[in-house]
Amino acid sequence: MVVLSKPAVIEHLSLVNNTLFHGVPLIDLSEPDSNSLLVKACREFGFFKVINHGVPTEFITKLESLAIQFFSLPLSEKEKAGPPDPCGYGNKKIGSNGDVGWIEYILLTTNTDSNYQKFTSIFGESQETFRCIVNGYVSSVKKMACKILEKLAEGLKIEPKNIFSKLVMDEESDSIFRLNHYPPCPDDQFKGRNLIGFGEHTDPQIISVLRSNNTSGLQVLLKDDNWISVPPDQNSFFINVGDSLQVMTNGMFKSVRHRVMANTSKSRISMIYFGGPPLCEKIVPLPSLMKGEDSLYKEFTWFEYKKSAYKLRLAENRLGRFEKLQPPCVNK
Ligand code: GA4
Repeated sequence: MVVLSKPAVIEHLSLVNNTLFHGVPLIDLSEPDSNSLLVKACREFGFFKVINHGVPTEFITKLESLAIQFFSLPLSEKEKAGPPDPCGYGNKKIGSNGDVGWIEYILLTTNTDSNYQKFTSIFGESQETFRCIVNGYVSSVKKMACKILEKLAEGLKIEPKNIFSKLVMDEESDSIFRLNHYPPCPDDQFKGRNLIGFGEHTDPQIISVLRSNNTSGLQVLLKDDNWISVPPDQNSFFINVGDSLQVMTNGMFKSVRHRVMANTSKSRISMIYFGGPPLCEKIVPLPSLMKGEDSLYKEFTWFEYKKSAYKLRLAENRLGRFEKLQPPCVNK
């Protein structure tokens, strides 16, 4: 069982200029000024909520029902689709370096169908339906992620506007899809302490698109070092800047630390698309954003980064070993 020694949650409620919602920027993707608001949100938070996202409700509800159906199966059935290496069913163990959480999940890569073989004996004839529902949802969410990435390029006034989105759109894009189930955890099991569903971490990819049911649990770490609880909203999506986008913007956009706390009474279901670049892609700051500055990072490919990232524990600073040493500040 994973517990936090003391509750570290500070509720941070504010509503400023109609763009902050419970301390988190709220962006209407259909608004003409959304480009600059998106840039502001990525610089200041690395995290925001989007509405008018264009993903059909039907895709979301179908996938949620499918997830509920799968996670309701007996453990012995679900384990037939395990372990998640890198795709398949996982229970409590996260990654392969000793992290655990109050969670069960499915991991799938998005550019190959070989994933689904593991689920054949579980879904039987419904296997094709499973594949179609996941693919329908992922394509739609990927489209939205690309729209956001294009708006970001426009907001930053850099060209071409698909400079970020082309990486996620690439046939070779190394993107992942994750379905999470955080079962309710009875209070007497952890005696009022905070139980971790998914420990604190940043996402390694370019952009993450999260949708959850109406159960709370997600928290993000703000610049002032306070964790804020993000109120769930099943009709919206939450977007995270990933480590790769932080590097491509030479640290201008922030890859946000986040975590999920377990809930005492309700199941939380979340579905996350992690848009990543092709494995051979060099992850470097865009020259058009540098304006004479030096790169904060050493050069690396997504393959090199991923290889190193997957060897570390969840909470570790994965970008640390790729940061360039900054010359000491000399006060004259
Ligand atoms: C965090 C973001 C995604 O969920 C994920 C995670 C991955 C995993 O669950 O296998 C990792 C984690 C995530 C980063 C460090 C490594 C790898 C668990 C872990 C300890 C699928 C991803 O891409 O990186």
